[in-house]
Amino acid sequence: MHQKFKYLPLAALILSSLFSTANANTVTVSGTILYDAVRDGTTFDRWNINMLNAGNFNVNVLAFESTSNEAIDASDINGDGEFTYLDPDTYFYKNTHSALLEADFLARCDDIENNCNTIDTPTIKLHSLSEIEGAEDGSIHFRRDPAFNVTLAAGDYLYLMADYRLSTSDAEEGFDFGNDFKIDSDHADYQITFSSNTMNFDVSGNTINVSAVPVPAAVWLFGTSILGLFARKKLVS
Ligand SMILES: [Ca+2]
Ligand SMILES: [Ca+2]
Ligand SMILES: [Ca+2]
Repeated sequence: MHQKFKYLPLAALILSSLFSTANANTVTVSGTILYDAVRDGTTFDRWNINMLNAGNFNVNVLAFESTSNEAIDASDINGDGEFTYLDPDTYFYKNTHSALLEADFLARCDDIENNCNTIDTPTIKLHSLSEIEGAEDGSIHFRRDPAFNVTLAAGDYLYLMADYRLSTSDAEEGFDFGNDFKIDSDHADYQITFSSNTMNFDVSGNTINVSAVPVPAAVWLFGTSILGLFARKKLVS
């Protein structure tokens, strides 16, 4: 074996063990948005995201159960025996634990790379994931379901799940007035998967406590010694 490749199998082993750690830090939650004919509009859901530590994670939404805007192309992707058509429109707000105000709006992500602006502030960094990454949870429409990477400072946030589209004034009102689903229905289901290499998710009702996973000292020591080995090889060659 060429000297350069001698330590590759070992490096691959370390990497795969790190990835299996990453897979453990995944949670999936689900919910249903309702159409209310009397009030003429749709509900939206509030998920409390409490960052016990600052950190970074992916959000991947699965909802729209057709490859087109027509029911003829429907597919039961959440396996519940029916087709529903939520076009998710999602928002981050600061959670002040009082009435939701437009002033506390932080970011919006409607679709993959569409109505999902890259944000880079000390409080929140957000960028869309690719279509391929967004489809890892089973999403089938090229555009409807958002998927993104987000970094949040420690603190309490709200993640709103609505049907396209929720205005900031309707968010303040607590109801999405004048809205209905793209394909008529009295309800539509969604699923959200949170995943991270470095953060842990603890779900209780509609609250998700997000905390940093302590990196085992042993992994660091092992990794450092391997890096040292590579460095020495480089010096020798
Ligand atoms: Ca379904
Ligand atoms: Ca998705
Ligand atoms: Ca959408």
